[in-house]
Amino acid sequence: MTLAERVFAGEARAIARAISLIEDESAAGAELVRAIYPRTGRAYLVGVTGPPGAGKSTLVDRLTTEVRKTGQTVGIVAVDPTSPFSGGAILGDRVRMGAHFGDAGVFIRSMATRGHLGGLARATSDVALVLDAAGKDIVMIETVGVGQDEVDIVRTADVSIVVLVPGTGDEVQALKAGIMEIADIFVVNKADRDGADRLVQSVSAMLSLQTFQPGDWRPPILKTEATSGVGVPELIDAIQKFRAHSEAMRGIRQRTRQEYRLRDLLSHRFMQLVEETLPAGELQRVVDGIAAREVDPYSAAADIMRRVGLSSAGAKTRP
Ligand SMILES: Nc1nc2c(ncn2[C@@H]2O[C@H](COP(=O)(O)OP(=O)(O)OP(=O)(O)O)[C@@H](O)[C@H]2O)c(=O)[nH]1
Ligand SMILES: [Mg+2]
Repeated sequence: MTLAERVFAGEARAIARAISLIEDESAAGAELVRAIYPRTGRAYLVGVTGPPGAGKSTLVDRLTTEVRKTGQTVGIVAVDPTSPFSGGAILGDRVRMGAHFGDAGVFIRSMATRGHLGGLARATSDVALVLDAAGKDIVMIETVGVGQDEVDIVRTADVSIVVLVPGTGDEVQALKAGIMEIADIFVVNKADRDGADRLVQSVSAMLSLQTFQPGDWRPPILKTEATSGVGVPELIDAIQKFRAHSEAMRGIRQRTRQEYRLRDLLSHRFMQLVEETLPAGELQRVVDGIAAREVDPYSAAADIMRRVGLSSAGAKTRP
């Protein structure tokens, strides 16, 4: 059997191998994507984001247990902040997700936030693509909502869940990071703590500033205790309601996701081309020149475009 066929069969080792091949940007990886791509687009992508330590992994773990009860299979991509405090949450995730260890219907991939050849967003969507091809019904993507990259990953999921915790000033942080706007569902986790209702109220107050047309989805605000599972069935319910509500819109989200991916890939390839074309250290010298005000950034960009064989005629040179 070819690697693609083994991925289609949902073989865990083949999935892991496929992910590595694509991550390495090898020719075999590109070949594999070509082979599996026609068989993707089936999985429902659930994005879960929120501040560090909000209980996202615990919640994803609970959701997975619930989904598995229905017989559906699950793929999980957990983007771990390589926190100096925990020494990276990878081990922690393994421990917490241990409940699903040995369950062939669950595949978990932890990824570090740093060290991806082509950037975090691409690495994450590649993993999601493989899991989709492997027939996972639900693919959950957990990211810490702190950087634009992380926010973008979740924004283009089929449903975006924003997890907040009471008593940490997260509301303000989340607003700053722009993650409030991307929520289809708000979850106030650690509802066993003081201040959960207050947080629900402030999110609700924030939502009431927006105008919703009849028929628009108004993001619900749910309280959960991920550690005990309280509120998780209601969250599953909300996801299903959103899914039914947005079925007609799903194509648009998928398209947005694909456009984002294509643009991202093109920028990446272009920079690769630049780095291959210019002599070693040249890009840094150009930067030095800009810093020293010897050349302006627009002229420098136009010059580089010309050197990689792209006339800047088609590009906007106007600031
Ligand atoms: N009291 C309480 N603690 C919780 C709850 N949910 C999670 N926790 C605890 O909060 C801590 C962080 O949980 P995680 O699930 O690792 O949180 P996370 O958002 O995935 O963390 P990072 O991925 O590191 O950002 C753990 O010690 C959990 O046991 C909850 O509902 N109530
Ligand atoms: Mg986590």
